[in-house]
Amino acid sequence: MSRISRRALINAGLGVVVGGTGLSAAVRIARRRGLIPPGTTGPILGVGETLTYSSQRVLMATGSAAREFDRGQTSAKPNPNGGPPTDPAFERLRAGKFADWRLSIDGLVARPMSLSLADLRSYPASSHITELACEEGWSYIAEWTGVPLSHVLGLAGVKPEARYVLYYSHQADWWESIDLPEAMHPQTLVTYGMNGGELPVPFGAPVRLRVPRQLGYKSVKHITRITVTDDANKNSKGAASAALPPGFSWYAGI
Ligand SMILES: Nc1nc2c(c(=O)[nH]1)N[C@H]1C(S)=C(S)[C@@H](COP(=O)(O)O)O[C@H]1N2
Ligand SMILES: [Mo]
Repeated sequence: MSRISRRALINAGLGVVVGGTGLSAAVRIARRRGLIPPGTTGPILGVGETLTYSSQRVLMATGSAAREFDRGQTSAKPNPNGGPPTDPAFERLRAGKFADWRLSIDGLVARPMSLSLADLRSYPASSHITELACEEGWSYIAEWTGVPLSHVLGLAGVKPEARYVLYYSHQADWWESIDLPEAMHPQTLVTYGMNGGELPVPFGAPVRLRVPRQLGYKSVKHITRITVTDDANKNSKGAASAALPPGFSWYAGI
């Protein structure tokens, strides 16, 4: 994020609340300061999402984290949502215990990389017990283990002009993006373990991005590619998020 003072952030964020006549001016200020989320489409919906996004970004400056739970609070029967890939290529990878699976890191990085599961497991691991909340209203609590995305990005070397991180699933209709502060947050994990074991296929094996500060759809399963970019809308999919066409918001902070 560029160097903006906390006060400037508060002014831009809260200017939107002051509303009424100052609304369009506030949106203009927010846009100039990079506080308009990339998924914003229409002027009306855009204001609401901008308000949520910019005020959350102000709060984040104080180091907010997703709530963590005790191991005893994990859900006995978590619900996998959306079936796993069933194509022959995925079946082959699965049969080989994902030894041939790779996660590529590309875009605005100094060192593009192609990482195996063994590579990811060799990096410093991190775990958290957090709630995965679907926009449909259900949720479950589980322990997630992986390597912080910040570590992987650090290895690849993020270029100064980078602002967003896009990530794509083996399932072509699933991709998402988050901004750099979310990507660098210590709870954002490139996850390969769940509840003390390997990440089960229905929950995203071999690797899922776990973004516990946002709704479930940002935690994309079976990820194969991470792209660092300065414009989350400019990619082969033509949108910052797969969730946008049905009308979900790009920023899904909870
Ligand atoms: N590849 C992929 N990722 C996905 C989905 C999916 O169907 N495919 N569903 C999303 C939605 S809407 C939610 S709420 C969570 C569900 O996570 P779960 O399957 O662990 O319950 O995964 C998200 N990531
Ligand atoms: Mo969801």
